[in-house]
Formats: sequence, structure tokens, C-alpha cells
Amino acid sequence: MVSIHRRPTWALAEHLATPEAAFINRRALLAGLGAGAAALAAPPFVRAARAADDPTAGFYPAPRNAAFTVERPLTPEETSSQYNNFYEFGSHKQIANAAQALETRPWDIEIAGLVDKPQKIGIDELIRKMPLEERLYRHRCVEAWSMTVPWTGFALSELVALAEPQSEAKYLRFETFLDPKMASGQRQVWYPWPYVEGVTMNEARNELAFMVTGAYGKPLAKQFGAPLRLALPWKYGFKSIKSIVKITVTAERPVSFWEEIASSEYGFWANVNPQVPHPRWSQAEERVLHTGETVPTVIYNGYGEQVAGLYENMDGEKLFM
Ligand SMILES: Nc1nc2c(c(=O)[nH]1)N[C@H]1C(S)=C(S)[C@@H](COP(=O)(O)O)O[C@H]1N2
Ligand SMILES: [Mo]
Repeated sequence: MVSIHRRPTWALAEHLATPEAAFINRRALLAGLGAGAAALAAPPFVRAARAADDPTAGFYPAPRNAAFTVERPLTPEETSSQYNNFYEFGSHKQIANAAQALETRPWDIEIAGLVDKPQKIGIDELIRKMPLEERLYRHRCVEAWSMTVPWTGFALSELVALAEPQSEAKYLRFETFLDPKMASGQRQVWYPWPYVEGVTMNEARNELAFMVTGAYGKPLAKQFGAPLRLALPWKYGFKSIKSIVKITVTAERPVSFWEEIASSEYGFWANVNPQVPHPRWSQAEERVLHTGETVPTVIYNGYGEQVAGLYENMDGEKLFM
């Protein structure tokens, strides 16, 4: 394991981010066998995400954008798809099976608020419209574990541009679906459903802000937040909202799900910083999911070069919680 505090990510060669052997083998398996045979041979989570079930399967794998690489080994799909935070399906990590209840078609995304072109767009039309690419991103959960995932998707800025934001626009507010019949976790009425998150327009326009439609070279598995989730790799993982149905362009700062629950622990900005502890635990280190190894956490999760400029002259803001 190369420790990430020594070298910036952009200096590192692509081959250091070698995909896990199991991932390659699985792709070969899926390519070489009929879908039926592969399904029999594959563990349940692969069966659930079987490409043939998804109308956009033909778009994967998308070309990898070498500008977004990592110096850590990828987390095997077997690990990342079986250890998830998705409170809509339970408040523990083993929600992958329960999340198969998520119905991802039909699925519309509404873009509303301070825009010249408010619209509702079906997920399949959106995916066809957008230039899909694969990016390797680190992910750092506020709970001090981390993983590295090959996400497929498109820049958030492309989606925002579709709706033509007006000049007063300052924030984007994202909302997850609300359907307690489908999602058992949403029957827990003490949570402020639906899950909500937000970013500034400047953050949304940053090239790192990524709308995710796939992972591991396939359409996004349900437990990852199909069919559309956000990835903001310089922020704690809770900002990367899953299963988005609505984006509102607004002049007011959105209050996020976790902020609503515990504003003294989870704020709006939530940028990764090893020197600012969570009120109940240190953020100095993180546990790498698939190896169990503990490594130092890096400011902005290693993406300072790309994002630090967003936060200049912001004294008084709690940028790191
Ligand atoms: N709608 C929704 N989005 C969510 C969550 C959630 O519970 N519901 N959990 C967040 C948290 S805390 C993390 S760490 C990541 C986990 O993503 P993963 O399960 O794909 O690793 O999703 C984030 N997005
Ligand atoms: Mo998280």
C-alpha cells in the first residue's frame, strides 16, 4: 500500500491502480459465458446486478478517464457491494439484499427551482444523452473507513447545464426517492425522510463532482444507490446521496438529512480533514475496507489540488464537519 500523503494523485501512473484480479476475472466470466450460466456461477449480488436486466447495459464498460486515477488498489466489488450505508434499507452495513427491493424503472429525475428549463428526464434518456466515462475515486466515510471504486457516470456540471440555472442560483439540493412501502428503512419514522443533500453551485461545477450511473464496468447495483447517485470524493461519504429523484436549484442553503438529525456532528460542508475530529472520534486515520489496514487520512481526501480553491476566504464556516 502506497500511503497517500507522500505523493499527489495526479503524479501517479495508471498501472498502480490495478483493478483487483477478481474483478477482471468476473468480467471475463460474464463476457465468455451466456448470462444464464454466469448467473448460476456468480454470487447473489452479481446476479442481482446482471447487465441483461438493465436497459442501459450496452453503455458499459465506459472508457476510463485517466485524469481521475488513484494510487490505491481498487476495493473488490465483493467487498464494496456487501458493506453499504443506505439507511432507506436499514441502519447497518448489510443492506445489500434488502436493497434489491428498490425498483429502478421507470425512474424520472426532476430538475426544478431557479432554472430557465425546469424538466423531468427519464434515467434511460439521461444516460443516453450524457458522455459516460469511468473514474477511479477514493471514498472516505465519516465513520473512518474508506474504499476505492471505479464509478461510471458523467460530470454533475453537465446535468446542471441542461436546466440552465438562473443568476441567483447558489445551491443545489438533492433528494432521494420517498417510498416507505418499497424501502423498509423509511418506515422508521424518526428519520427525516427523504434523504437530502446539497452543494454550492461552485462545488457542483468543480470537475470532480460526478453523477454516478454505474460501477465496476456495469450499471449501478441497487445497494450503491441505483440508478443515479452523486460522488463527491473530497467530502465525507454521506454527501454522496444515492437514488436521486429531484434536484432543486435554490438561493438558500439546503439542510441535509444528517444535519437535520445532528447538526453538531454533521454539517453542510463536510470536507475531509484529518485534523478536525468528529465530536465522538478522530478523523486522523481510516480503515481500508478490503485490507483492514489503517492509513492516514489526507486533507480533502487527497483532492486538495482540485478543490482547495473553492474554500478560500470562508472564515467562520465549519468547512470540515
Ligand atoms: N439516500 C442515501 N444516500 C446515502 C446514504 C444513505 O443512507 N441514503 N448513505 C451515505 C453514506 S454515509 C455513505 S458512506 C455512502 C455509502 O455509499 P456506498 O454504500 O456505495 O459505499 O452513501 C451515502 N449516500
Ligand atoms: Mo458514510
